[in-house]
Amino acid sequence: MHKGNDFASLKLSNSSNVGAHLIERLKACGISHVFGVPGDYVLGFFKQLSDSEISLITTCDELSAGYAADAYARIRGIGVVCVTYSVGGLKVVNAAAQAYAEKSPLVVIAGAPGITERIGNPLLHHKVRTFETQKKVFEEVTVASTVLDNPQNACREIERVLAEVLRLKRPGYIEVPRDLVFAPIEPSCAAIPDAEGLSNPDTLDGAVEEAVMMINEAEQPVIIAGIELHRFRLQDKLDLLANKVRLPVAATILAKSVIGEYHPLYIGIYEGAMGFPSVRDYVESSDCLIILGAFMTDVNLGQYTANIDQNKAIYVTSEQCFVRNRTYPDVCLPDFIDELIAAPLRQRTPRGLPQPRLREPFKAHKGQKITVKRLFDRLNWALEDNTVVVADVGDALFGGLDLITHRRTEFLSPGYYLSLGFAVPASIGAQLADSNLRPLVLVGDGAFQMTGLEVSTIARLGLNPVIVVLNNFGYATERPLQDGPFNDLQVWQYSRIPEIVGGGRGAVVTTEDELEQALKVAQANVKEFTIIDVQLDPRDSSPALKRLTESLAKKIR
Ligand SMILES: Cc1ncc(C[n+]2csc(CCOP(=O)(O)OP(=O)(O)O)c2C)c(N)n1
Ligand SMILES: [Mg+2]
Repeated sequence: MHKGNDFASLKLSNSSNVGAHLIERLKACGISHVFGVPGDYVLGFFKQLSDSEISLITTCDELSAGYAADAYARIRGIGVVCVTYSVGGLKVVNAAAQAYAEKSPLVVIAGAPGITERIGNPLLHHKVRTFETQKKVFEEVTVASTVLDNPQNACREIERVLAEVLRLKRPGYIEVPRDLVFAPIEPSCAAIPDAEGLSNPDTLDGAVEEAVMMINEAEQPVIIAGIELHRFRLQDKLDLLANKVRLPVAATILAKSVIGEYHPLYIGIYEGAMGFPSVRDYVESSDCLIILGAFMTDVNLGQYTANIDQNKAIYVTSEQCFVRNRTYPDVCLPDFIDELIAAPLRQRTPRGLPQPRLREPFKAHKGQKITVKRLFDRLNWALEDNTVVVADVGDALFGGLDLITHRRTEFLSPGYYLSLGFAVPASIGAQLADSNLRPLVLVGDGAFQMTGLEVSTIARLGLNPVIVVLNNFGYATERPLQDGPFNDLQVWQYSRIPEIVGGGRGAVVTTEDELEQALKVAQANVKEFTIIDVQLDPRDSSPALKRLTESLAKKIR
């Protein structure tokens, strides 16, 4: 049976004080980088961190540090952002909210006024309403939170928060009052028992029995693979199940690349009308949908253009298990998949699978104005085995969905929460989490204007992402919904940003041959980042967005 808590096996140490112990525990969880911005309430802990084996990565802004730590968590399995009280902490709330919504194990550590400083409720700088305000705000977007206000139980509290973050793959909050950072701690830590997260054997058996019957009776079963398969490290099991039974697999938007996109049983992204009609038809005509670890969000369902019959579905996540609309409580996703792999499922010979998508050949036409479609056709050829695509919200994400990544988990995006400005800072976290990866950042001009100045951090750290700014002169995704001057942006010279930040290279692209040239130079330029300003027609959009618009228009007619 699946052991739900991978934290319990970590070794406990005899550290000397609260801050040092926290650092030890983060290291034991696999953390080697922490992202943040300093401030007086957190300076003591920052000093401890910078004297430790953990690298402290300071960014231009706290929200970016949060996004970087979120991306780090998606790749490493846990990430940490560390900031000062309120002015820093409250900026991180949006990143924590995203991590909560998309299940990313992000730990927020915030410095805070000392416990002795709080006596008499003085008006200390950065205080909002009460000394508890910040913690209360974070309670809404975390699965566990604590203030380390008592050295006697600090150890236990740290264990509790980290264990919950790792178990539920959602954020946690640890507040460190500055006068207790160096307080000696009681070495009385006890590892969290590993009991939680195990399935009830009776309901598990019932659910699996019913599911096996459904799959064996079905003509055209298909798996829809969701993001939890990545978060809970179940991708190998998905491969095993699919290969053993020869079950075709589609992925959701948020889970793009959860299965290798060249896998022979992979049929593409199921995204309602936004996806390819052949994938949509295959999934929607299936008589048995095996939906594993997927969130049924509006985005994943192609803005509710998807047509899924719950009566034909087996739907299992870390939180719930339905088979043909019947609920089976206390069934864990890993256990369910293990049991399916072991079950007597009959082998299939899937027929009529959507044709595997191939990269469209690209030959640059000299002087031909670049379009969004041709940009992505060319970007498909820029993907290498070590590329991680980091896509921001907007047409960067929609267009990016049609790229064919080489291996697993090479596509990061806030595909459900959709917070603009994720990609540039996230690329920092992604590359530090795995130094073998080279990010290809896809970012709209609007998103870039929010957090793009983190290229300064990228330059300082000597990282080498290729940043493609889809410059369509405004908030293009919003224009068809409601246009107005509020969707226009100040036009920046993105390619000249390297001059300001003192590193990196820039290029401007308006034609296909300029794109060809710029990408070649960027890929060869492995020593520093490259930013490519791709100037697009403001009315042009990606094929995925066009598919969605066309289908919605047909519905209205
Ligand atoms: C933080 C945040 N603010 C606002 C929005 C609403 N929003 C969604 S798409 C979009 C426009 C994005 O513009 P850009 O990055 O240029 O991409 P484009 O739509 O032009 O492809 C906006 C403002 C959001 N998703 N996130
Ligand atoms: Mg734009």
